[in-house]
Amino acid sequence: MSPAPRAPAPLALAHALALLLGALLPGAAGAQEPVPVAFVVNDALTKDKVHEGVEITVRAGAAGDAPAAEGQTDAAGRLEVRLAPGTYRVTYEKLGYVRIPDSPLEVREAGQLVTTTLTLDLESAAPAGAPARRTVLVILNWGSDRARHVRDLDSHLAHPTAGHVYFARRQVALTPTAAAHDSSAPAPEANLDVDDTDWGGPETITLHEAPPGRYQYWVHDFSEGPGTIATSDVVVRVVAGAAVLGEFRPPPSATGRDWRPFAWLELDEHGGPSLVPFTPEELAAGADRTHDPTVEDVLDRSDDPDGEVVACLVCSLATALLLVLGAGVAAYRAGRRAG
Ligand SMILES: [Ca+2]
Repeated sequence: MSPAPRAPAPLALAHALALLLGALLPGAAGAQEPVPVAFVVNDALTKDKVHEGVEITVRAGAAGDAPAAEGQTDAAGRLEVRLAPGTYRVTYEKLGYVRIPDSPLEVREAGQLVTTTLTLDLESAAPAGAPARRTVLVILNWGSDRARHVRDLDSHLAHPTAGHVYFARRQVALTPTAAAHDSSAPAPEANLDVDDTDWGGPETITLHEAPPGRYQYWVHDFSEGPGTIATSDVVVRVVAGAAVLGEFRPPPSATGRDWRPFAWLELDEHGGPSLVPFTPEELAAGADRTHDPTVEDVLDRSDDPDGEVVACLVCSLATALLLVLGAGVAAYRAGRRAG
């Protein structure tokens, strides 16, 4: 009734051609084969704490598309899936924690490890009747591959008048403005939870009841290798209340000591946070690779022995030793300033 017996011939020919091409170009044919990828979810405030039962949904296309992979993290905070190399968006969800929607993911290689940090939803976790504290968290994560990723990154946050928070000055009382601060409210402060010095992070700076103004955040490469900020799977997330305000990854140009993911974190007179991006002109001028001079006056000097080193040049035979010790710190500061 139909010429069906001849129809499969072109398909068979195409299949044979594909097999032949596959044999001739094994790399090309295998490039889209799914590879094992592992997700690990840790905690924004507790080093080495992992999260079990996090729902992870991986999509290649639009939000309504069927997931390319999904599942829950196990007791080790880990979920292993197989994904073809390519670009995806990943959503992380756990009751009581701030949902992370559509986090970009580039699957490049077999065995890739994707580390993500969950933040407790402080508003829903507050005891009933207790006044919720307005919080903004800046969470820094980076890779854990000891051969390829930078060992020690530092989070820095500075306000032109209020102060500078970083590893040597982890807690700063912010000066409330009289108009904005109710004396019965919790005291405004900024703090850094830990100084992580051996791969991975997270390092989290939290602003509590911060007064209005512009806050500048930057990542500093303390260890100088291996790798650079640009090549170390760095992710900076800003979380306000129960929402992710922004998620940032460094551009290929972030090979210096400093990188700013955004120009400013701005708090309005009601404490409402927003992120001010760099303009194209500012990025072209390299503004994201150095800190802004407006915070120069508040940068903490207490960890800086430069002055002692200079003094000892004329007063002590121990100068040489101090110079050796001071050189590392001076280099650190030079890097911080110059980017
Ligand atoms: Ca650090």
